[in-house]
Amino acid sequence: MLIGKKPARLLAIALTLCFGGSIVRGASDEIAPPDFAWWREARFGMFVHWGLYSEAGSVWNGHFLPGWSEWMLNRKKIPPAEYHAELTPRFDPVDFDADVWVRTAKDAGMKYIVITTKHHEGFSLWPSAVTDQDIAATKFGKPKTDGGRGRDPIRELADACQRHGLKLGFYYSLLDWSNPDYLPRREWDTRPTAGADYARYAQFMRAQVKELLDGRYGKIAVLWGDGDWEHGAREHTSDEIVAMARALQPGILVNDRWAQSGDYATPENKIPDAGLDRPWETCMTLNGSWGYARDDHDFKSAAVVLQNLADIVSKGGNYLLNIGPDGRGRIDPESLAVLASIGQWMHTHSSAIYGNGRALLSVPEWGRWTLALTSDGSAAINAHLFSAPKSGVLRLDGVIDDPTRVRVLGGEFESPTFRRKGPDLIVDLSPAAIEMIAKSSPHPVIAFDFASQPKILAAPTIVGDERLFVGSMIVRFFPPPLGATIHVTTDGSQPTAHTPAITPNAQGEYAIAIDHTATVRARTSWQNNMSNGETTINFSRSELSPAQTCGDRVGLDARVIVGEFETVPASTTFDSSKQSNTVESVTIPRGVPADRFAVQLRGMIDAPSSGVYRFEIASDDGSELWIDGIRVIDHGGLHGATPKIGDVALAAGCHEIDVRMFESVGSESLTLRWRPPSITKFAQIPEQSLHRRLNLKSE
Ligand code: FHN
Repeated sequence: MLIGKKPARLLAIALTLCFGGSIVRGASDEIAPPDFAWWREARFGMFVHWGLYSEAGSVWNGHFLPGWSEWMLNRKKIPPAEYHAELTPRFDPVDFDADVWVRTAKDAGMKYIVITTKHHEGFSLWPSAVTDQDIAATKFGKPKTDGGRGRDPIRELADACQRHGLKLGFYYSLLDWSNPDYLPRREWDTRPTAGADYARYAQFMRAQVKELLDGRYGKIAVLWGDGDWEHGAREHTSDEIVAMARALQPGILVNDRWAQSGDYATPENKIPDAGLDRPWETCMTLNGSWGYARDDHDFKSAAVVLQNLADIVSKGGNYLLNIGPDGRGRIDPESLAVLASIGQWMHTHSSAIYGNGRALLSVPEWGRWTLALTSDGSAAINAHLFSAPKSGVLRLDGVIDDPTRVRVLGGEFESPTFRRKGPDLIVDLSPAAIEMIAKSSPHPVIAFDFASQPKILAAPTIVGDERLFVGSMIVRFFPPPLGATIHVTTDGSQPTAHTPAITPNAQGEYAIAIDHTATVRARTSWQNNMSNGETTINFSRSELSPAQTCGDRVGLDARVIVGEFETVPASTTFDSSKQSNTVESVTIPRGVPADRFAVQLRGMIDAPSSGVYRFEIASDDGSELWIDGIRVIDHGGLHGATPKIGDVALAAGCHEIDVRMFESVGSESLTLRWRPPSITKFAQIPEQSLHRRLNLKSE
């Protein structure tokens, strides 16, 4: 059932749904990869939470509700019909000026904007053909012929971003407290569930995402999903939505909140201690609420925001800082003041942020290091001084190139000089500089400019991440800085200057061959100075697991058990299964309950050649991959749809495969990919490579 549709809209829905909200691909099925280039350069964006909740400002029946204002419908247990009836007539943001918003972001040094097109409240901020709970229901968005203002804030924002050169992204909530087809209902929501159809809600989502990305709002750089936790990717039809997004908006970035790992991770209101090993973006509120909260005046200072920004960038991440405009479309004065201060600092310090990332230097007690690589080949190491170094000295360990210039970016104190001590650069800070650093807020930055990427005598880096091998293996190192040498041991002892240095082979590679399980330890030296950093990696030599005869029937046998699990059940636990069927690929079989179940898929996998196979399992919740009785991946525990890899040496032919996963509550998903020997990328496992076991017995 669709929400009170007008005839014209019924036709629109019919047209949309007959394509199932999916797209008719062009001749080429080649989908452009996610475009991270602008995103890594940008580092800093504006998150905007704006909807009916902004008009309420977290005030209901005259009482202010502290906390996340955009959650008021749920927290105050307001029947959706009452919520929309009260706020839709009031939402008339006559002071909304998209150019003001975009200029505010741009002046603060932000390079992109992500706006909530629909939050959990179920109000669509653009004129949508598939719902009446959209901007067209408000005076602001109603057509002028109907007495409205005929405005579309998403259109106005898209045009303003285009004018000012900012990228635009759309937040879209999968969770919807108002749509009658969305399940589960909130426990206080007494609306009937009879007739509610989540598959129809998924069609609704596909139709809406298609409206947002079909080009009417131009180039959209990010699809920011949220609220995916109550269903799995299968029920959300996440694969189809994401594929449609990539086809409609080539290069679009899709985050990790479509019940899949997506293109990048989105830690929320926290900064990962060491950064993440995939692209990531911390999103954060400026005060205590995402949406406008009338009485929340607990705003972060510009100094705190900029230390967060430097910390995030030093770990290779992006920062999406949120504002919550009010129901009139105004940005509150406190947010404006903080953003203006941020902009003043960015005006003189942005070279230490844009395009910056990790520097190969250990994290100092006084702040953060970032490394900027510019398009002309020059580089800079930036010292973000949150406090004055206790020793009064800055040490750039192992930086064996001299900087061409040392600058204090904001001119807070006189630019210091440097001296060299072996492979290290030393800067002795004057008392005046130390005093100024201690007083400066936001923090000062000392930039060390280099003609090219500085050679840093850090721990040697080993090329590739293979750790398991058959027969023998070549361990390759990235070439050391010019004039430096690499010292390697394979018996686990620490390399010293007396350890013979490895020399480049005929191909100019710094490499060693190993034919046994070994602990490889490596250090770099330069002019008899050893690097402080060291690399230690264990490599394991394995025999090929022998192959068995393949069955001639494709598919895997699936067993399902129901219950509450926190760890992956043993295979024998599945012997009690009352539900078994077959699946064509590694996936959650149909017919499982929404929550609290475990699945085991067993069969044979046909290895096309002999060698080391890398598998990647992504599951929500825990999972394990067993091959020939070897546990190749242990991805147990309660977690989101994150990937984990494991290697195994297989002889060409068939091998027993056993995939187990469990789902507690919320979203669930299970995917398995492989990377056969000498293949460089993960790929889906062809269905014809999965066979039923000839004489499957319970283990
Ligand atoms: O529930 C939402 C919340 O309202 C807000 O939109 C944040 C922003 O990342 N996301 C969800 C909470 O994780």
